Formats: sequence, C-alpha cells, structure tokens
Amino acid sequence: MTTVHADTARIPVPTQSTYQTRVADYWNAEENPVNLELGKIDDLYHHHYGIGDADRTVLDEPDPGRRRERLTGELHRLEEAQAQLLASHLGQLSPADRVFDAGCGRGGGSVVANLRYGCHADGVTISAKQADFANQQARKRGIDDKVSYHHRNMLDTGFTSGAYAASWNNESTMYVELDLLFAEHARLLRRGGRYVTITGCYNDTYGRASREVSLINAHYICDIHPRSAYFRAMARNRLVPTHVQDLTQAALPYWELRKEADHLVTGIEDTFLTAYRNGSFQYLLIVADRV
Ligand code: GPP
Ligand code: MG
Repeated sequence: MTTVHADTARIPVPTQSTYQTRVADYWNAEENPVNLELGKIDDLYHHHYGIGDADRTVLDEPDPGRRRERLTGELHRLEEAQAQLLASHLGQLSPADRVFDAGCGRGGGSVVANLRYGCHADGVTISAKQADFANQQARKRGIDDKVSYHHRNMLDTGFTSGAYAASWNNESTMYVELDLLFAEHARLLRRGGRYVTITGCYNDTYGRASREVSLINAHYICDIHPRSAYFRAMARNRLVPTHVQDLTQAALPYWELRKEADHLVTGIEDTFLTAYRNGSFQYLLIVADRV
C-alpha cells in the first residue's frame, strides 16, 4: 500500500480562489442597461431586485420613448423600495455609527443607509471596477468623507473587529460559504449590532435545487443556498434571528413588469417567475441580532 503525504506547505494557496476571480470578471464586465439606466435616474445604483405593487399603467403609455422611460422609472422605484425595506431594519443608528455593506456592487445600498441615518459606511466588492465606480459616486455626492468602498473580499475584510453597529448582504450571500460569511459579520459587529440580509434561497420543502434555481445559478455564476442553511449558519455564528419575512409574493410584480421592458430584459425574467411560482425558490428578509 502506498501512503501519499499531502505536502500542503508547498502548494501555493492563492489569496483569491479561481471561482472568486471568475465572479469578479463577471462584475468587472457587467454593464446591463437594467442596472445602469435605472441607476442614472437619481444616481442610486442597485444590484438587487424590486418589491411591492407595480404601476402597470406605464405599459399603456402610447409614446414609445415615454413608455420606456416610465417603465425604467417604475422598476427603479420598486428596487428603491427593496433597499429602503432593508435599511429600515438596521436598528437605531446615529451619524457616529458605522455600517458594513457586504457585496456592495455599485454602491446604492450604502448611500441609502447614509442618507437615512447619516452614518459612516464601508462597502466591499470583489470587483475593482464596481469599487471605483461607487467611490466616484460618493465623491460626486460629497459624502466620501463618510461612505467608502473597498476592493476586498467580504469573507476577509481586514476591518476592525466590533467597529460596526450594523451590516448587511443585499443579494450577495449566494456567492459565498455562509459559515465564513457570518463569522466575518459576527467579528465586525459589536455586541447588540444588527445583521440584515435580503436573499433568494431555495425552498427546503421543494427538496433540492430546481431546474430554475440551477438556471439562476448558471446565469450569475452563483450557488443559491437552501433556506435552512441560513439559520444553521447564523446559529453557529452568534447571529440570532429576530425577524424573518417571506418577500416572494412581493417580488412577483417587479419580475412581471421587468419582463415587459424590452429595452432592459436580460433573459432571466421568466426563470425567476417560474421559480417563485413553482415553490422552489423564495425571496427572504432575515434580520438578526449579534449576541
Ligand atoms: C442581482 O444583481 C443579484 C444577483 C446577481 C445575485 C443573485 C440574486 C438572487 C436573488 C439569486 P443585478 O441587479 O446586477 O442583476 P440584473 O443585472 O439581473 O438586474
Ligand atoms: Mg439589476
């Protein structure tokens, strides 16, 4: 019998996994009109979907240019409502407090938190292009003394332990291992701090990941977790859920409207609608206390 000794000391471990590099490539190349055209409206660039009832009268607009404009505006309003819902759960924050935006994209969520609470914000993205863009936006708004974006890994930020009153992931947990992620949030949050996530998860009651969930994974190069994984990983990492809300029904009008926006569709719209409707996929808000 041959014994193989793994000489791990001699195998170089890259600071960023090949997977993470591929994800960064995606976001460095991403220029979807559905993100840029919506963001342009008020310089709030979001990388998440919308919630709430949609004003479908925008579809009846007879002038094609005006119809496009109104559709874009309505989708942005629904995304804004999602961002505000998340921000409303961050707890009592003062301008002296600091918040951490894990997977900040082009920066919209941190701006929303700063406008709402006057707090400091650190956003982290694996994409250098997104971090540059977001910092440019913060400078343009004159809030760069309080809001900064960093080209870093959300699992290993290097930020100061216990320095944050609140933190969140807005649709970015599906790119990382939850135990590693929640360990970093628990390290960064002070005791009594708030953690919030809005996420798409697969429904344990369905069984395993459905075809549609797998298609969403392939589309964004992510790995959607089951609902159960969130609570297991939080329990292991000093994060105790205080509020859980199923936003699946509230997410449908956004996708039904986005599907009609020929100038903005990316091709994933029907997949989301089917995934939500066949019960295999859920859009969830989870709020937790750091104990
Ligand atoms: C949306 O970003 C979110 C993700 C890519 C993560 C996957 C989310 C799930 C709920 C599964 P985006 O706003 O850049 O996407 P799009 O370009 O489709 O609008
Ligand atoms: Mg988008």
